[in-house]
Amino acid sequence: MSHAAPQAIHLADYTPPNWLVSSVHLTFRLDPTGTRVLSRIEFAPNPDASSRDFALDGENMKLISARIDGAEVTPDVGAHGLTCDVPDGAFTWEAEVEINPASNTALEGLYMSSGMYCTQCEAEGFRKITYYPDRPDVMSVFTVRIEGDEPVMLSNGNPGNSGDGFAEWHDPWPKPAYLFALVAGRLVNHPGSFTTMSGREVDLNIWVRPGDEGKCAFGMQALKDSMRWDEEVYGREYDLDLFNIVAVDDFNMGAMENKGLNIFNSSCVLASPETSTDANFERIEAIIAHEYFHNWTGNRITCRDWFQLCLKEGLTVFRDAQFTSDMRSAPVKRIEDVIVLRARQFREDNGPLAHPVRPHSFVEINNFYTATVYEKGAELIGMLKTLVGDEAWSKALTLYFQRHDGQACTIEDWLKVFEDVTGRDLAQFKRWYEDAGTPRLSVTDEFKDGTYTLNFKQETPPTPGQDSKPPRVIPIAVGLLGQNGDEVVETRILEMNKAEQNFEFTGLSAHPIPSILRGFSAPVILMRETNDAERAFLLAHDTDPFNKWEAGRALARAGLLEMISEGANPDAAYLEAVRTMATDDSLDPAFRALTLGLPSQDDLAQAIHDAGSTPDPQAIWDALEALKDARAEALEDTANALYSQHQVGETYRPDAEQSGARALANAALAMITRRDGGAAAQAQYDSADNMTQQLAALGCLLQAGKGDTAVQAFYEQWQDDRLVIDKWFGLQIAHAAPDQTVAVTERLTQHPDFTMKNPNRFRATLGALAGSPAGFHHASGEGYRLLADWLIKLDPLNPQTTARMCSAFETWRRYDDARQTLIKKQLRRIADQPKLSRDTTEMVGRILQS
Ligand code: B3K
Ligand code: ZN
Repeated sequence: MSHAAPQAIHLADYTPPNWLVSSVHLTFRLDPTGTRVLSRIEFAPNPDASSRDFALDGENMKLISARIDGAEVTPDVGAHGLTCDVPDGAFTWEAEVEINPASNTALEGLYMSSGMYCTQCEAEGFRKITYYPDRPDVMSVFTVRIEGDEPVMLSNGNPGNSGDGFAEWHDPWPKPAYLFALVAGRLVNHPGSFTTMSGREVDLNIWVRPGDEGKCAFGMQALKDSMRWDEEVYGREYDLDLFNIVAVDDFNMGAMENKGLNIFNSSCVLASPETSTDANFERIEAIIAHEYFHNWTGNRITCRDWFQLCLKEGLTVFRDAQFTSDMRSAPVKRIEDVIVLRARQFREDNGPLAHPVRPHSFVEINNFYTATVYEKGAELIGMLKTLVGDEAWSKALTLYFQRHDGQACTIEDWLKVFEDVTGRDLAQFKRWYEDAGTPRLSVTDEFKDGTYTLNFKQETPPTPGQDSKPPRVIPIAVGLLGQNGDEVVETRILEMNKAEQNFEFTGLSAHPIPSILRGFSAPVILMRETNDAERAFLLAHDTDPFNKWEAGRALARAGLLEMISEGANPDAAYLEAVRTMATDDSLDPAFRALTLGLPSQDDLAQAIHDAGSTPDPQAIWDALEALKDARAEALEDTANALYSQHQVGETYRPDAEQSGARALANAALAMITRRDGGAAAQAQYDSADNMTQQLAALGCLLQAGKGDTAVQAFYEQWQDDRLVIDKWFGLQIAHAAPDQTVAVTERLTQHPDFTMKNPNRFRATLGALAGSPAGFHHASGEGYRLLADWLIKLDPLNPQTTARMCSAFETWRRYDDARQTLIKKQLRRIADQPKLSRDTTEMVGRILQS
């Protein structure tokens, strides 16, 4: 590497802040290239701290002047902050700095997006706005004055005075700096209002660029539903007079929960039937809920330090999943979540980037907003709820809100609440937070004299820096079915807490068929030697919808693995089983559509690697294609029937019912297209009046090699809509044949609408390349080369998005020597760039050092 490795920060080194802040006054004099920020901060010594040394974080700004208690001072200023001699007791700090929002392409701190000012401060962006103790355990009351000629100027909290050229804001709730936000620009609002459970009237607004007003109604309803749900389910009431959401086009992630002023990537809030798919609607509803729920789990109770990120993220993901389950279908949501967990978190946990849900160290915290912290973090919450039961869960949450309101907390605080409520020792459970890696749970069974015994063994493979892991407590939900398909033992939670453990079921008249890990009760890999007959039986009879789906998925996977390794023909048992599920009218169409999904290329590659072989990405692609062809042939009549039976005649609604029908019809259309060469897809494309139908048809046409005309027509129709054009970029790459993926991507990066300054467009294009395994891992190594070329170009502009996308390379150890050499070459090329960001340096270093 061309420069010294950046310093890691360790959880074990935490010390409390030397100085606390009681209030902050900020004045912004807006100017695109020279915004002045004036701060007045009241500091008081922290009685819990052992030192009174005074240091403030600060980056990328010019200090104009500083004062302590009114007297000019000359602090010692470095690249990351300043130090200064200060009085022994409380004092007032005043500073004026200049920052340049227009040149801020990293999209962290104060920056410009489509001509408007906006901020992103989590995790450490506030230090690019002014000098401050930028750490979450310093909480304070903020008062903000914005001066400028923008028609709309917003900050956190409640509005104060405003007039010609200024607006004032006051947030009465103490908060860490990462929740600070400011937005100013030419914006229009979609208004709404909400009456809280205690009868307070809250004004709601979704602020957008003129022209987008028509895409706010769905988000507004989702916000109201979230507010009501959090009152009803958790007793949490909103606490300001106003709640603002702003849509911005250039944003590094989905959205941000700033107090009273949520800022959203426009793709996560703007919705209309013509421009958004059913999946977009569901995601938007979930993200609006997620950010709103942070008001309590994140904002009122925040994190002591960034190692505790899962405290707010795991819990809030868990809460938003509960909300979606209540609003839509719980089994469908659970299956969707497990698909994502396996695709993203299991992949992460089984590679060089594996880290505990609460990491022990980091170089750049932005690299730890991961599937492990979020999704596995939410699974831990789910397990905890299963282990203590619903009643104790409710009591513990009430106590958590009561005991810790207004505090910056740790995982220890969280677990203590449960220990106090239940009297249970959660030391072993805590290992889930501390140890990385996905446990392998193997199981054998025995039946003798009316007693059925399940024997479980758990083992967690080594992960970077953690060679051996003690056993964890695993809640295993099990039900037993009789040979006739009746349930003989209803779901029971087996609490495994040893490396190996037996559980007995007595009084049975015959050997039962076990349904293990119902509802996916723990984030583990279940290894059970079983056969097609048992899978088909569970698929037909299991009363647990998750395991019913899982049985079908296991059948498909087993068949595919045989096709790949032995050149076997598509599995007849799978084809029959999938027909039975797809045509079972007693099942929810959304569920049936999920049963028509297949394991992903990445999922199969991991399974082959786990079995000790080397995956061949092209062979995996070929097997999936062969299975889809065989299925389309075997289920030709079924597909035609499903397609016509599930056409939605009514006006478009993005609800669970209609979107389930469309999902099933579109799964059928994909099968039909393999038989009719695209005629039905073309007809659907021509008549579609919503994006779900239009995009599904376009995907089918591309798949059939008949997409040229529609691709052109789609572009002409939607060229003025950035979010729809993102889909257009991504879809062409996702549906290219593997030997064309790189060429199509390369061609699209030359398109006049391609820009790397917009993270959505960059991800739609290069992310689609990385998400197409057979094309990305093409033996030529051109996929790796192309992605590395663009990451090298993006890093100086936007380190956060660059670093995130390096995870495309995290699976390199799975592949053959030739591919490993090609990938390492590209990773080293990235690492050798002069001035590579800290973010990307850390990611590439971790990936290579596995
Ligand atoms: N808390 C933000 C994520 C911030 C990411 C910083 N790199 C969104 C969320 O989880 O709700
Ligand atoms: Zn969150």
